[in-house]
Amino acid sequence: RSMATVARKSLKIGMIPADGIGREVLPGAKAAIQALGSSIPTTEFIDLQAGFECFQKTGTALPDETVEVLKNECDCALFGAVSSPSRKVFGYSSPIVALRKKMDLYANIRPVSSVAPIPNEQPTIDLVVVRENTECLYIKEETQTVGERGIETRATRLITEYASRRIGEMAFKIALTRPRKHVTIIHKSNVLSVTDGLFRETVRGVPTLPGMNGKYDGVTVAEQLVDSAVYRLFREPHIYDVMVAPNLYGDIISDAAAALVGSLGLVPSVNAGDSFVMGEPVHGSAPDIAGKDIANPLAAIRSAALMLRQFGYGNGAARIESAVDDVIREGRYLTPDLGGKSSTSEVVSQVVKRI
Ligand code: GGG
Repeated sequence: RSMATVARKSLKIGMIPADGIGREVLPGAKAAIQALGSSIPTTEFIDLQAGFECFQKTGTALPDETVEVLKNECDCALFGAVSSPSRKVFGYSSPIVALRKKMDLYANIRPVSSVAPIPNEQPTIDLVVVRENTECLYIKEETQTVGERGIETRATRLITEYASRRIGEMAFKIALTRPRKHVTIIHKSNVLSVTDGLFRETVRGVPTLPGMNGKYDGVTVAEQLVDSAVYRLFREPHIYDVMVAPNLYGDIISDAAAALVGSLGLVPSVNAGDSFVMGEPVHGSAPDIAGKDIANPLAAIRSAALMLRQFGYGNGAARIESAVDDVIREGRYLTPDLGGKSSTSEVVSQVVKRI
């Protein structure tokens, strides 16, 4: 779906590298966009702060200024990666979770597809995870009390009809653009019959909502318990086309799906709302390899392409994507996660050369 309703003279892109390898892969995404030259409007990149290191330096993980500039000055954005500490750090809260909510980027769209080694061979995996981005356990309402059995912790899981409906509609819209036009609803409503039950029924009901007028008649719908979906994802990934899931399941499924195509370093995403998009590689900040110039930049570069496509610059997006596919297919310039010896910067320059 395209947000380009008006011809633009320029495109202002907020750049939020955040932590770890986010800082190493985002310049690659910028270079790929710049390589498109005059085929897209003049681009202006605005550097913005967020992340755990930002929190350590300034006391806040998501400065108000970052959100204000995104809302008031930018057309879209690219986010790198953050990996919040697993322990509770007083005053710290995940900036990416907050950003998605503050910008109402309610859908995280994560296409996972394999690149065939032989030109023209059909990709064996081609699916897209449509992850609800604002609710579920990610509302982060957690409590800790002391009861008869010692420390007791609880987390609230929010699933609303409103959010389930709009993510469902997004999934159906995406399905319409794809050859197979098939949606699988992921849930666990045999156990969580109230929350996941609402998600499942609401998404299922999207095609029959008032005003749909048979728009989604051509889309087939299936549903699957999340545990069995993970099993089938590994056994027979080709059965999936569009997988729509609540926030946590969507997060887990898309990382699992990334294993099927060779590396988490290849899988892009775009956080989409009705009036803003933010590209973001699915991977985290990978502190173990940060600073070594070996992080795979392809997920970030593909995320830039997704962002451009969402904006209506489909040709530019396709040029970037096909350059990335060529680099993967050729197999000469790959980072270590794909079994290669190339550096991040070397892979970026090979992609740029092919755009
Ligand atoms: N680019 C995706 C990313 O940063 N993933 C790691 C993640 O989801 N982290 C959540 C957090 O650290 O708050």
